[in-house]
Amino acid sequence: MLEVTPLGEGWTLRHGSDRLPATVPGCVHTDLMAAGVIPDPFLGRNETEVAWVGRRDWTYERLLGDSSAQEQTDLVFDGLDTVAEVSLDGRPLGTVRNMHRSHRFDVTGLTGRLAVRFVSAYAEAEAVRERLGERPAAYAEPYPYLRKMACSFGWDWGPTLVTAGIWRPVRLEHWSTARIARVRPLVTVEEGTGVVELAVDVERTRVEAPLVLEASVAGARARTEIRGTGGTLRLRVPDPQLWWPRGYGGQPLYELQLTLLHGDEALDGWRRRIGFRTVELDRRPDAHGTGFTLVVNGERLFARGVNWIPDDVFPSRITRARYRERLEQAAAAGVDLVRVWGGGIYESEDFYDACDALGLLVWQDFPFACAAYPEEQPLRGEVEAEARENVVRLMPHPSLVLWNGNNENLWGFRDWGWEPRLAGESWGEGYYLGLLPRVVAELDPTRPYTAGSPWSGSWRHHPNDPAHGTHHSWEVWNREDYAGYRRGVPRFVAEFGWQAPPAHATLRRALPGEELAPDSPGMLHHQKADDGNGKLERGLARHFAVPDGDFDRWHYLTQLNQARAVAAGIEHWRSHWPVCAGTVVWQLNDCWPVTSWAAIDGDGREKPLFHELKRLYADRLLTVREAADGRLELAAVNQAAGDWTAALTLRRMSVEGKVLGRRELPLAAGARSVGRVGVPDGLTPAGPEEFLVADADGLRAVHFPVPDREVAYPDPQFEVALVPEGIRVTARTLVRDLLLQADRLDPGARADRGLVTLLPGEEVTIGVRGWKTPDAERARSALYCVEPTR
Ligand code: BMA
Repeated sequence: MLEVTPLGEGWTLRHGSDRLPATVPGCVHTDLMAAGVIPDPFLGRNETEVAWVGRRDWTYERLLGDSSAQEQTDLVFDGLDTVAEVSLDGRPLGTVRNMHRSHRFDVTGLTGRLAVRFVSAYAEAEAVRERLGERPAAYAEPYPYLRKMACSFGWDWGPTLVTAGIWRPVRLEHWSTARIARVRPLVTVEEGTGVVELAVDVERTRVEAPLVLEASVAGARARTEIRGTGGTLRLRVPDPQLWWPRGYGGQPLYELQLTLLHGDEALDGWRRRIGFRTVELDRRPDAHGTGFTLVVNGERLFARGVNWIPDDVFPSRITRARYRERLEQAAAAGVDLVRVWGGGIYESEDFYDACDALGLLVWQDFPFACAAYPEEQPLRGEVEAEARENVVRLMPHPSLVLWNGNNENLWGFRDWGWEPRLAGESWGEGYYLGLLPRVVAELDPTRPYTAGSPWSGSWRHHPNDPAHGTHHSWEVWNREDYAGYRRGVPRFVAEFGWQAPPAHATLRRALPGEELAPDSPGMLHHQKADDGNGKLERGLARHFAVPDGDFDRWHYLTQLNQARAVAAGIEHWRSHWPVCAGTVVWQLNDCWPVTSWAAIDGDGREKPLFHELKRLYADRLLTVREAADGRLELAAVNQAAGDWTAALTLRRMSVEGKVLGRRELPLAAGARSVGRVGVPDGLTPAGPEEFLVADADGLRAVHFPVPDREVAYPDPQFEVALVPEGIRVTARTLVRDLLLQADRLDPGARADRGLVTLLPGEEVTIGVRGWKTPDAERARSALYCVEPTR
């Protein structure tokens, strides 16, 4: 039987003449931090101070013994970051240059000092750039010339911290006769029967030994003899329970087991938890253009998505528990699709295991983002090898439903001036429209592939054409007001978003001692977007008076504005289902403490947007919109399996709380569809002193006819009381977008809800966890709401 010796212990990192203890998996930065050689680059402006680390070469070492009696011993690295020579007692075992691959070396009978000598990623990337010629890119760093997580080199939300290290587990594998080298489970459902086809490759020390493969799943068994280096098994599971995205059904998983035998002896085994489901991507042309609708088990879905970036710029630090926590947060926000963005990585098993269990659909980008990528060697071979490895590695996961060739590179070629600059040089098209779809079709034909995001499906339409395929909506954040989201109905919005600063406690931790201001040195350092603060301020000024010298109010209002902006997009687009079949918010998470588009900040704290997503992504959503004739109407979005009928109450109200008009109307929305109710004459609010309130089934939509800046809000008045769950707030006036910033009460405290608008006399209970010394007056000081413009 194959035996494993983990090699996580006993490593050192050479630093000058010192040998520092090293953590494996890990990276140079975290080892240097642990040894006190560098400060935490997440704090203050330390990032700049540690820039030298990425420019150096680094060597990891440990002793290797091999006392195994087996015929072969392999040294297996699940991941090396990135360019390294692996040697034993000075004898080279091999060189590597791809963070996205694993590596295996035959070390049978060898012992001695194992060394992994990393060359600076910059040195390699710059040498390749020199040789292949510079290509256009969104950032000046050399990420397209090396197969390494692109955002390691910095992004418009991330620090430049260019890592090196043994970033995934390493071990020895001792085996005899044969081992399982690769398993490709093709899992489908055919007329109610679960079908598993297992294509298995073996590696042998003994060419002639007769081998047997045995597999089982859900009581079904299969067995085959193999003479060569591979075999195929088929299993049929009658009437399996189907795996569904969350909200549509359960997530039953079945244990799939495979054993490799030689006579009676089990040589090797493999097991995964799989799920039975089908997936298609409907991209047929229709009256509106070209659709982009995911269909799971025959059910057409509006995808309630978020974009995922590496959860830590040092990805070796992300534990299974942290993946689980972050993805549970996504699920709690009502999300059912997570897009793993192409400037990051193929995530670890822990990520996809959590998605399988939580019913989160995964859209996986191949790691290419915002640049022209050369297609010459040594890159081409690396790209093919990593694609082959990762398509096979991830294919057991039912959550994975879509492969995507790249982020914004087809768009960049056409729109960002790359085409003329490239003058015929390779730029990645051969990957996205050639190599990658061929690899997916060959190895995993059960899953759809799309060439890019955004992508219209062919060069006949502009890559970011909203009427065809996927669309990224960035003009609105960059240049316009968020009302701009309401302009059209894209078929699938794969990226759009709005910035806001992180939670107050996160800023306090990241910027110790700083007197916080929107433009204080640390705040500016932790804002990486081009003119980011300018866009924040201008976006805010369209709705609110920008507070001068009051950081706390600025912080509240920019966070509120982020939630309002994303709400404007999602409410509009969801109300246009099925023409629009998905929204993927940029972005769920952060990789360090920063002002960014994220809903959950770099310390894992939830911004108001996070709570707003719970409302926006719930099965039922009530929203007020302008109909084609310019009149107001209620749209009732019903993504549930049953019809939705309810009594809708419409109230035209004054800001002082007087009811100026009221009607009860029946509301009806069929299963997975959108119902509409026109706002009757006489109920349409007008001017700065009126607004509309729509209530149905405990859901509420409010609509103000003028921007907040112009609304004649009263001075907000409310009472605060402590209750066992947290606090209760009772409004004496209209209280608009009340927010408890629980982290101000205690850095460990969390509120269970975000923004809430109360009419005079209404009350809300805000649950608070992790608040050690509850106190009503302190709670009041952490409560914010919209105030009248003075
Ligand atoms: C898109 C993304 C990212 C970027 C984001 C915000 O371009 O694909 O590259 O971080 O917008 O600018």
